[in-house]
Amino acid sequence: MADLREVQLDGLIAPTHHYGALSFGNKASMRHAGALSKPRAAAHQALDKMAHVMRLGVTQCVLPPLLRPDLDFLRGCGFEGDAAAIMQACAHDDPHLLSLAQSCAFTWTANCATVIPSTDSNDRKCHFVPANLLTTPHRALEGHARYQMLNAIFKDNDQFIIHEPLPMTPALADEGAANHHRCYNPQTEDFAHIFVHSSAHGMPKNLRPQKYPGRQSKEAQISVSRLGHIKKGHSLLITQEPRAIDAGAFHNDVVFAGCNTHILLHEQALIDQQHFISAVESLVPDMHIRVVSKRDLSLDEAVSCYLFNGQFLSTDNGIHLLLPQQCQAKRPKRVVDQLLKDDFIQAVDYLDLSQSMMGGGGPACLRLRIPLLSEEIDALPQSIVLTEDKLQQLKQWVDAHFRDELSTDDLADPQLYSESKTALDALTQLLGTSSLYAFQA
Ligand code: SUG
Repeated sequence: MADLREVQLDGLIAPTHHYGALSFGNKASMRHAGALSKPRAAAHQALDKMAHVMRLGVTQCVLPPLLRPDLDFLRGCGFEGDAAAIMQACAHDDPHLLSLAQSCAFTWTANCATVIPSTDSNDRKCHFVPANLLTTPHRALEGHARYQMLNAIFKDNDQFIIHEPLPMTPALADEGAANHHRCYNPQTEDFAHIFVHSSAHGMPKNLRPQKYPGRQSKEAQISVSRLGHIKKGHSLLITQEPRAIDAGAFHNDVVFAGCNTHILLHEQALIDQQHFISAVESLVPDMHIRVVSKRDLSLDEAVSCYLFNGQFLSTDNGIHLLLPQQCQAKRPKRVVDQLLKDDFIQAVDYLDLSQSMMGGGGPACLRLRIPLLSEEIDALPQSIVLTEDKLQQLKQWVDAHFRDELSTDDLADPQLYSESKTALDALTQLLGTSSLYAFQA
C-alpha cells in the first residue's frame, strides 16, 4: 500500500499585500478597490491558519513570497533608473501599472501550480506544472518566478519534476490547482483527476460566461495532464457552469471542495453534473458526493461566504473542515451543521481570514496540496516544514518587517521596497534556504 500523505504548502503573505481591484470577475477584489490593507494582520491570519493545520497533525510547509514590485516588469514598460526612480515615475505616469507590479496575489498558493503525485504518473515522478495565470494582468507576472522558486525548493530531480508554466497564449490559460481536484480512495488506491475548464476552442456560446471571463482553458488542462504523465483513463475533463462564473466563481474552488473520497459541491457548479458524478463514482469506489442545493445556498451566497472554499483535511479523527468566519452566518452555518449531523465531516473550525477574503481568497485558496510518499516528504528541505519553533520565528519576522497598514499611495514609497528586500533576506536566513532572490546573488 502506498503511504501517500497530503502536504499543505501555504504561501507567506508579502509586505506589499494590498487591494488593487485587479481581478475582474472576482467580486471581493472588485469591491475592495483602494481599501486600506493590513499586511501585518494578513500575515498573522495566514500563519494562524497554518498553525491550526500543523496542530491537527498534518504536514504544513511554507512557501516564501516573491519580491515586489516586479522591477523587471516595470523596466520592460520603459521605466529607467534605480528602484526609487522607477517606482516614482510609474506612480506618476501610470499608477495602475505600479499596482500590478506590487501585487501579492501569489499568496493564493492554490494557483501556484497543478501537482500530479508520483503514484498517479507513468514515470513515477511527482510533477508540478506552475500556472501561467495569464487571464489577469497582475497574476500573469507570477508564473516564471514561481517556477524558479519551486525549482529551488523541490530540488531532488529524481523525485520531483518542475515543468515550465504552459506557453503564454490565451489558448492555454491556466490557473493551477484552483480548477483541479484529485479524488482518492486510500483503501483501494483508486484515483481520478478532475480538470474543470471554462473555455475551449469552438466552445458553444451557451457554455461561455456572459459577464466575467472564464480563466481556464480545456486545452491547458489536457496539456497539464499530458505533462504530468497521468496514467491513462484517470482524468476527467469537465466544464464549469457559466452561471457560476457570472455569479463570481472565477475559480471552480469557489463552488467545489473536498478531499480523498469526499466532494462537496454546489448544485450549479458544473455542466451536466449528474454525468460528472457517475463518471467519478465509476473511477473511484465509495465516493461521498454531497450536492448543496441552490435553495439551501444560492450561488450569490456561496460566493460571499466561501463555504465551498473550505479547506478539507484528512486527519486521524476524520475530516476536519476549516472555513472562513463568513460561514457562521445563518444560512451557510445551517448547511455546515447538517454536514456535521450527517457525519459527512467530523469537525469544523471557523477562522478569521478577513484580509485574504477581501482579495477573494479563502482557506483553500491559500494552500497548494501536494500528495507525497514518505520518502518524498523526507526529500523536502526540512526548513520549510512548519514546527512550533518555526511558527514563533515567523511571527517575530512578521512583527519586525511588516507595516500595520498600506494605502495605494504607499505603493510608490521606495522605502517599502527596501523594507521588502530586508524582510525577504531575513526570511531566507530564518528558513535556511540558500538565496532565492536575484538581489541575493
Ligand atoms: O486570482 N485575487 C485572487 C484570488 C485567488 C483565489 N484563489 C483561488 N480561488 N484558488 C485572484 O482573483 C485580488 C488582487 C487585487 O485585487 O489586488 C486577486 O488577485
